[in-house]
Amino acid sequence: MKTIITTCTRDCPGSCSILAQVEGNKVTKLRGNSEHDITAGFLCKNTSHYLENHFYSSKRILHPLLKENGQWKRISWMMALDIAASKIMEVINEYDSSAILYYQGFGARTALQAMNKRFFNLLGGVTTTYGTVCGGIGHAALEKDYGVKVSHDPNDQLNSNFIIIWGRNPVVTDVHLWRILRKAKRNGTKLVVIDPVKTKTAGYANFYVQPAPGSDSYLAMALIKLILEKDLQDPEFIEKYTHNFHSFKKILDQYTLEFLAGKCDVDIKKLNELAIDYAKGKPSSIIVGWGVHRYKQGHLSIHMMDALAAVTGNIGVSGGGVTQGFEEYEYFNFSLELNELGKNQRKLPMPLIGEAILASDNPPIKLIFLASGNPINLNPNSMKVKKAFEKVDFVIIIDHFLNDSSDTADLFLPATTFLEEEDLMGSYGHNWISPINPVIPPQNEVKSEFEIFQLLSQRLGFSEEMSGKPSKWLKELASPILKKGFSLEELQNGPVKLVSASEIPYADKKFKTSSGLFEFINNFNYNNNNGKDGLYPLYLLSTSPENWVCSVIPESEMENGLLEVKVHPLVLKDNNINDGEVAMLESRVGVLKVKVKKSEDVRSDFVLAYRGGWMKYGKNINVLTVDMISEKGDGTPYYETRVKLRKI
Ligand SMILES: Nc1nc2c(c(=O)[nH]1)N[C@H]1C(S)=C(S)[C@@H](COP(=O)(O)OP(=O)(O)OC[C@H]3O[C@@H](n4cnc5c(=O)[nH]c(N)nc54)[C@H](O)[C@@H]3O)O[C@H]1N2
Ligand SMILES: Nc1nc2c(c(=O)[nH]1)N[C@H]1C(S)=C(S)[C@@H](COP(=O)(O)OP(=O)(O)OC[C@H]3O[C@@H](n4cnc5c(=O)[nH]c(N)nc54)[C@H](O)[C@@H]3O)O[C@H]1N2
Ligand SMILES: [Mo]
Repeated sequence: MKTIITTCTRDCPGSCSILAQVEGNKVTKLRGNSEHDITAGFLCKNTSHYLENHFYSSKRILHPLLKENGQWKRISWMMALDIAASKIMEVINEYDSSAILYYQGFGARTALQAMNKRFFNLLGGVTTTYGTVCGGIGHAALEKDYGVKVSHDPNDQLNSNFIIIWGRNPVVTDVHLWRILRKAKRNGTKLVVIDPVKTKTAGYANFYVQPAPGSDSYLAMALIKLILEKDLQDPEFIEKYTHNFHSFKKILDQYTLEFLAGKCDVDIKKLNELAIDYAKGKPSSIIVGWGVHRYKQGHLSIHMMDALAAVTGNIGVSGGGVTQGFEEYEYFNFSLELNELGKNQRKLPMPLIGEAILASDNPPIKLIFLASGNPINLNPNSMKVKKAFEKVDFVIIIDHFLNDSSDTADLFLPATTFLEEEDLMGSYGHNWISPINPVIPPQNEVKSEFEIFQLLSQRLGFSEEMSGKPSKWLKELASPILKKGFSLEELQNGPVKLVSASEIPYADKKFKTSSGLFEFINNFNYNNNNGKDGLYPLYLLSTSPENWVCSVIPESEMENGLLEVKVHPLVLKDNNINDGEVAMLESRVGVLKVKVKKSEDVRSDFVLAYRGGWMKYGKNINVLTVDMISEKGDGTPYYETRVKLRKI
């Protein structure tokens, strides 16, 4: 028996360091590495069961497939690569390389994926995407306020007296951050949750606030107003380190407290208590989740949270700050992507990808290359995305499973996992760089994305520029880290922490904004209509599933039953629907048959579902979400979708 270190590459802030136990040629157990201050020796229940649910699943595809007359047929790699290369050449000969769309999802976020982009640039440059279906909205706001987005190390939360977990559900989505928060609570730190859903995290908090969806900017403004009224601000911080405070104050002056409290639907007494505790609790921290990102003007909520921290001087201090996450690619050198060679580059908006493909012209998209993503399932207005993929002549997908997106594909190339490949990765939840090591040889015929693109480059005449072992390219990618004094061997032997917990963002009170100061916003133009849409009165919230990551769900879990949605008793009464009944859920773009579950954890102005259920089993919530792009940050306002419930 031997133990090999690797890293979980799944879409989660954890990027956990894994000790994989191997007996013969079989991986028998995955354990968390205790020599990592975030993984801390344990894994989430998802990854603990990764071997049986995913890695050794009988549904995993282990050889290339070609679709013929609507049926998948096993083919050899030789044939698969020849077909892929000839389809690429056909498109280039008839149009140019920008008629190819390379779509990279978030299923694995590793350094070597830069080689995929290098491949497409060597091909002459293709169409890719801009914007995101994940967290761009908040990032745009943070960059405007501070100049750059930097977060406090998760362990610095232990230095806070008061923590607001705002639109985030770490008990479900980041169990390692939750371990730290639980420890802080045991040490006496007060934990507050602000979330329209009474989540599991809310259940463990000391104080819970349940605002109306999309109303966080009003809520934060109410808190700031109360803090200023009670003279609990930090005048020195405001005076010395911020810009625009007076214009910002004018925005606040336009609204009464009653108006703001009404908009977010939170009791003034509760707001009062929260404002006082946050200001007096200093250092107080705000941990922002993705829930507040998913609105058209989500950036305004984050600006107001930043302002709350600035007014109270909770910036640049240990235990303070507004923390969202980290840039997983920050530490790598991506010049090897050769962007300068890709003359035919073009970008389409990820949040509107269906519409953008359908409208693409001069040249139209003729071939899609999809890696580590399931856009037909997870992008908004799924039926439109599906229609767009079906319209394109040829779709190639690299994945592990036949998911909703591969249903529209013509060629399926089976990929390795983090137990069969060599790579490095950062994390969006902490500051560690971690190795991905081949724990066992690739099963059956699977190949890494890296090898697939190398083999294709041989057929397309630029093999030289793509050749060499992964370590050769990892050295180049990791050069900024190697300059810090680490060797590649060290990086491959085990995870390394790049920034110490004691390093506090903006501790020198210098901000990379044009004024060099923290910037308050001076313009607040909010168009929220509090969810009022005559025909579709309810918001639709669709959050992370507890037992799975995004759409990576074993099919056996989905084969039976309907998607369950949580609905407040008042809404059931209004619609004359009983708990457990089957009903229709309708939006402006789609209809879904659902099973209704009565719940007091949700408010009466929205319906709650989980995201990621598969379309082919009638469980994909994104057939209802409307495709929109956010006002700032090119993000995806999933939760702006309004729905109605209809009795059958
Ligand atoms: N188990 C599991 N873990 C995951 C994932 C998964 O699919 N499963 N996905 C991973 C990914 S891709 C990401 S980006 C992260 C996301 O991590 P989180 O941000 O923790 O999770 P979300 O499910 O996006 O939901 C965030 C919370 O925001 C709340 N919310 C919705 N609207 C509002 C609002 O208007 N105001 C406020 N204050 N709150 C609101 C929702 O009710 C929800 O509880 O998790 C990662 N971790
Ligand atoms: N309604 C609604 N929709 C949402 C959200 C929401 O809150 N509500 N949240 C959004 C968020 S936060 C995100 S991040 C996106 C996620 O959107 P996507 O990234 O498109 O979705 P995933 O399900 O993570 O798809 C990952 C795919 O990658 C595959 N995969 C996993 N590992 C590997 C690998 O090593 N190599 C290869 N080639 N493939 C691999 C998986 O099998 C899976 O099919 O969804 C968004 N969609
Ligand atoms: Mo995400």
